[in-house]
Amino acid sequence: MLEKTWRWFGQNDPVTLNDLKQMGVEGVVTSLHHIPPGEVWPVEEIRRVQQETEKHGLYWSVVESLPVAEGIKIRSKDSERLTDNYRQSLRNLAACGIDTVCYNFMPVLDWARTHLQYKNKQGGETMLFDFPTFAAFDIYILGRENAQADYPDAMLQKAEQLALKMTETEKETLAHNIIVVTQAFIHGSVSDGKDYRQRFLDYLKTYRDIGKEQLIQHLSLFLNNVIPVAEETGIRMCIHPDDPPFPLLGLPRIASTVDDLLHILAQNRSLSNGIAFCTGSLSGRPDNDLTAMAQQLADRTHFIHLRNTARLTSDSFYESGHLSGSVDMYAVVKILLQEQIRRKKAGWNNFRMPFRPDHGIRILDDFSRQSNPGYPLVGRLKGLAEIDGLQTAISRQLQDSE
Ligand code: DNO
Repeated sequence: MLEKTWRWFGQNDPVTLNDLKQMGVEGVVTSLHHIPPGEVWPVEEIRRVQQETEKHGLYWSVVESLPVAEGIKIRSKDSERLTDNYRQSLRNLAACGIDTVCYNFMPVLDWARTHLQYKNKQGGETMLFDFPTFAAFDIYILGRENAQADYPDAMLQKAEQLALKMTETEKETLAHNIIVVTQAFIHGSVSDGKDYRQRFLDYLKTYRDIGKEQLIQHLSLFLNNVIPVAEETGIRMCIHPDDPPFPLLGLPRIASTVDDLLHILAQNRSLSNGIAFCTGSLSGRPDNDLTAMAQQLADRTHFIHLRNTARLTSDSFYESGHLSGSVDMYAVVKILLQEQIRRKKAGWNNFRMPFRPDHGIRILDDFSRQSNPGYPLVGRLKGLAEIDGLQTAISRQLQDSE
């Protein structure tokens, strides 16, 4: 069975470790959120959090994320020191027995949504990515130089109309959500403050001369520095795909399709160079066939995010819960369970395959609780229960047909 995990944001998370235990969670997914990207994670700090989870009968299953500093992605003068620090953090994690590390290589923004409170038909609140709204933000609110050139005419027209209708407050909310609110609780590159838009624009400029090929080269250099340490210490590195899986703000994207991900895996053939298979992120583009992708990537998938999306229009998608949406969750979960059986038969000692219900729809008591965007308690718990039911049935079928 896939291991049931849950993203926990540490002491300030309104969902406590006690709650996790009651919900039947087995492993905790967390990060040292207070340490800025690029700094070494000291053993004592890792142990402190680890012991906290153990006090509640849980354990620290996956690091999400050990963030890759921007300096590594753009190969700044500092990138060697930053990479050395990353390697040291991996050694320290391994010394504490933690073996699964998620990261991403998305420039500047970790993920992007335009609407954080989109009401679905049942009255729940979910998140939406609407490309014309994003274009309006880019062109009319942020005012990025030559932004127009990145959008087709039809989208430009829609963006203009949207921008004309938006009030100043709506514009401010949109910019603040994209740049700060959705990023800050993870490891945002721009913190809040008066000039946050300008600082964001300055960050975007650091990628002015970095195209797709160049960014892949930077990732490849990073992997070849880091994977040997991961391999030697038994750590499985898992790259999280781009969310959404297409270029934004003129920035290069390199982990959006099956070809991208296979290319990344080919940069270093070690099993330690793996994938965090995120069905929600990858389903944000209609030409990604998630069932086929699960099949092609299963043997290097070490961490799994399960959730679903559905299209609202041809230019937008929303988070549609866990089972229903464009992803055939039955097929994906079955492939992953079959992969686990394969690993057991092949004699792998570590056939643990942690998944977490990624994001959730705000429902019921979620409306009277504080939560980070995408991380309400009840909506996620529903997802956890649904996927666990699904995997229980599939794995029973697989056993019966053995
Ligand atoms: C958002 C998440 C991302 C993801 C990181 C992994 O909710 O999907 O923040 O955890 O990109 O590095």
